[in-house]
Amino acid sequence: MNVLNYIDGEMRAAQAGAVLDNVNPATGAVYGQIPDSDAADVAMAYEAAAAAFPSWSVTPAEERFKILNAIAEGIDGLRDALALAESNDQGKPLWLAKNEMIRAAQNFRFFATAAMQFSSESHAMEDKAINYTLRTPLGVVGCISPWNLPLYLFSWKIAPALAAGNCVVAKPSEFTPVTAAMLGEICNAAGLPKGVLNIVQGLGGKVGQAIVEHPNIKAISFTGGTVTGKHIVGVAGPMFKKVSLELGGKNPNIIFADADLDKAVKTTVNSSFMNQGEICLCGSRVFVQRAVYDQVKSALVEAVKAMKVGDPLHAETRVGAIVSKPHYEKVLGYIELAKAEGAAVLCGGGALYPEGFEGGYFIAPTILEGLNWDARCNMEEIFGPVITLTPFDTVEEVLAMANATEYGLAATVWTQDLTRAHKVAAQLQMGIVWINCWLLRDLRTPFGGVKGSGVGREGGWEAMKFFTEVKNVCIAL
Ligand code: TXE
Repeated sequence: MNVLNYIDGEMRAAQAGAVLDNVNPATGAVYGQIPDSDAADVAMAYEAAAAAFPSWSVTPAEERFKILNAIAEGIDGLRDALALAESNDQGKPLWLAKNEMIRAAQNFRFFATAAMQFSSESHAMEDKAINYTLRTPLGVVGCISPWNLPLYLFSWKIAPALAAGNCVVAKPSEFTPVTAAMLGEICNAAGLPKGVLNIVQGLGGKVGQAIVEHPNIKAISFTGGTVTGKHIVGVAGPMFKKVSLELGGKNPNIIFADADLDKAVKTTVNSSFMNQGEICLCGSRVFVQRAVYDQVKSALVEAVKAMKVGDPLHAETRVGAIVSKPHYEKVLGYIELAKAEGAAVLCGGGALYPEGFEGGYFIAPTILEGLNWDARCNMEEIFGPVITLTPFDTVEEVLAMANATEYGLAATVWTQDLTRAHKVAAQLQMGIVWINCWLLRDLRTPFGGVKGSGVGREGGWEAMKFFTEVKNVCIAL
């Protein structure tokens, strides 16, 4: 399936005419082309967005609500087609893609209502003065998203930016371009005025770089790798752009001996291997209290060995293909490194070649044990179907290991002891802590990480605040 850029409400090829191949990771075959856009296409997208801004920024909230809601309905209406496109593009199981399309629609619906609810604050100074806060859209903003949850994360950025009255130049990952292009058509059908959203396809180093460098794009909302995030800050910082970064994670999943172990194991299988482990929130370091270590280990290994790996379109598939050849090689490289670091492979441990999909990028879900807590495979983000198992004795010991990486995105804690749950949650250096659950999301809550996992928070008012400029007006009484 070939895709085009969506600029000023129209589908366009890159101005220079260049294209990139798009590969289906389940087969390894090229199945379409995307524009290999460059700075000239970003400039064109910016001009369209800047022209649309004066009108969109003063469009009544109720009208923005209606349009964003119509986009949500458009996504719902095309759910099956979008999910199939996402599965072919990304390698994820089709059933999972269908769930993610529900969330993509929810993102638009949620921020449609935010447009109606967002309001200013006021601070009275007794009888001296009253302050009120004006919040205005920033102008044209840039949204750059990754390949793991393509439309889900793209919409998570675009919806609040539009709800707050901004116009957007957006770039999906070059590895997963198709549903973003389909979103352009959905926006036209929903009556989004032309130029309000522009989607430029192509490489990060060309299109992403041009968005970040553009002197008049006021803010960058980015989700992706920590190395890229660092680079973006280096470019955008001296330009005093607002930047929101959601980066990688090396998330601890801590199972205490008093936990509901059946539930903990069942959820751990998901939190470790959902979407082939390619979710920034996946728990990749599983710490198990020694008294139940052997029991949890054998239950986990048994459950993971039973997972069906292969054809993403098959209803029973639990683990699909890795998104791209370079990423597949990176993950396999880490498995080899773990072996060299002394890990014992409890299951998986290498590539798989499912029948009919021999050219695809499949990796067997892998559980490793016996690594030092500070081995590279326990410290660096692998972002694939690979977890490490480590025993612990005390709360202090597991907290020290959990907090030892450069990342600080999310943690999961399993215990029935309420006091311990609260204390551990408070001491984990993470932006998000789940107790006795994983990936339970209320879209109003702040979402993001600390340390190398990013800067800023998304979700609810956090996103609306990020995408607005604030001015305090003080009136003497
Ligand atoms: O991501 P990139 P990559 C982690 C994961 C993965 C690693 C690298 O560990 O192995 O990052 O993945 C665009 N200016 N995560 O290299 O490149 C790019 O085109 C502006 C975690 O594939 O960061 C894409 O649209 N943009 C993560 C987006 O950045 C640039 C999800 C993200 O891709 C750019 C993905 C530049 N100079 C990977 N260079 C998460 N937090 O969920 C690239 N891009």
